[in-house]
Amino acid sequence: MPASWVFATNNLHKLEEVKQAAGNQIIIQSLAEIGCTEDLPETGETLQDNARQKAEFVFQRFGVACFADDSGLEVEALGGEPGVHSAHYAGPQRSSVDNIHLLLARMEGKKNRKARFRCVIALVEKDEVQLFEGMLPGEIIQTPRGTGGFGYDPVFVPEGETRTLAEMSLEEKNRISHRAKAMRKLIGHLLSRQPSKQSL
Ligand code: ITT
Repeated sequence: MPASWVFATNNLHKLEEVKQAAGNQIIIQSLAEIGCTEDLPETGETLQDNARQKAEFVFQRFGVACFADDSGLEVEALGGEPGVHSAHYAGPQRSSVDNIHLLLARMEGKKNRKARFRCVIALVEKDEVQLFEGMLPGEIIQTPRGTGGFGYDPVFVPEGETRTLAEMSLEEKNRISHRAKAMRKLIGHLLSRQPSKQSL
């Protein structure tokens, strides 16, 4: 029976991606499953600080081993914006439509469309914190395309691809995404500590 960890997120898209990325290697519990209905604090100025803050909040309240993801889109021509502010770029309503609208307005006339998604996962167990990072380079297109995924997916085409992340299936996105890369590192770390069944 694989061991279980709580994934501290209120973003159901992230939860779905992370569960698919984990497959049956580890069991992932949602905040709903442990009865956590509160907003998670994220007042830091970096992805690392926020990921850590969210995971520590749940660990301290519920005493369960858990991990959290803080992620964002970093656009070269905008000096790394929206970055840690990606979720509420266009305001506290945290609307993806508004965020994309503002991003495209700020990108108007910019020749350099290079961007990257970055994800930091913080694992908190027994007062210890460990960080795992993943990145996905690509570029921002002029007009949104696709209905899958979430956030900025409709305007982001990964390097070497022609489709946006929103035009890919969950499995396709998970083969290349920043979050899936960070998840692979996390799972590798968790599994490396468990005694292999074959050696028992
Ligand atoms: P939790 O804090 O509850 O996990 P959240 O959506 O607020 O959920 P973040 O604070 O980490 O998560 O903000 C991440 C934002 O960055 C997210 O809302 C999107 O706008 C953007 N983002 C991150 N990963 C993305 C992805 O895979 N595709 C598209 N946009 C993404």
